[in-house]
Amino acid sequence: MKFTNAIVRKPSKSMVQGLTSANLGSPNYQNALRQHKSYVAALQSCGVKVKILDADENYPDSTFVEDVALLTPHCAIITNPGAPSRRGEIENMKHVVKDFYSEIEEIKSPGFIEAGDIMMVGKHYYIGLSARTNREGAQQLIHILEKYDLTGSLVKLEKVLHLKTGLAYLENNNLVVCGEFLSNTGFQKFNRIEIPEEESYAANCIWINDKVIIPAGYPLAKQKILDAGYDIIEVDVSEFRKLDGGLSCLSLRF
Ligand code: CIR
Repeated sequence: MKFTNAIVRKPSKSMVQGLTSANLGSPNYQNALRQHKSYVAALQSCGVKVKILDADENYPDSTFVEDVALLTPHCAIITNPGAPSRRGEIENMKHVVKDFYSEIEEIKSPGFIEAGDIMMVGKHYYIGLSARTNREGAQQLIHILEKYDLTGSLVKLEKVLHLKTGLAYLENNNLVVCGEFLSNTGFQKFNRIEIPEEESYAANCIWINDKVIIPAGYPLAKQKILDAGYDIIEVDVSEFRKLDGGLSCLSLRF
């Protein structure tokens, strides 16, 4: 498979009011802007065309665009974030995806989904049931996916914010696994790249066209992904980590 496009949104000054449980202090907006630029450059170096959306001051977490849409090869699905402060982010995204998709679907209340809880493995989509994604939302999503000859299944989360906080699919049956997913029987069939707990933040990495972008500063995780045969690009996203955000959360790739 190949990705040709990505969508990102510049961080807003209001990001300092973003949701977090990280206890790492408030993000520095200027640093975040710099880190975001490097992130965009990394995406571009993987061969995707990046659409950069303007910052939206009304939504402190709006730089985490991944959560508000699922972009499949056949349709765009606008989610319905479980976090009330993020729900309004979908309105603008509905307009943005019109430039790329003619088939646009929507998750509706009382169904909630944040797409950080969705991991694509070929034509199958794993859907995490979390504090942000509920069963009703997941069932709506599976129903939509099936219309397009795609499938979905549920994964119950215990501790992590989103499914992809602890899992990343790197194609070719290779799966980065960390924390609560190490013992999950649903993921035993993959070639597993196990990330030690002290570097769990690096489990949220992204495969783009045979390269893997990982957060800077996680040498054990880096070595394991190198050993699996990937070219690696490291990007410092420490300001976004302060808001529980990882590399995948910062873009939609399709
Ligand atoms: C939030 O709590 O919604 C944001 N501060 C972080 C979202 C991270 N997104 C993701 O893991 N997909």
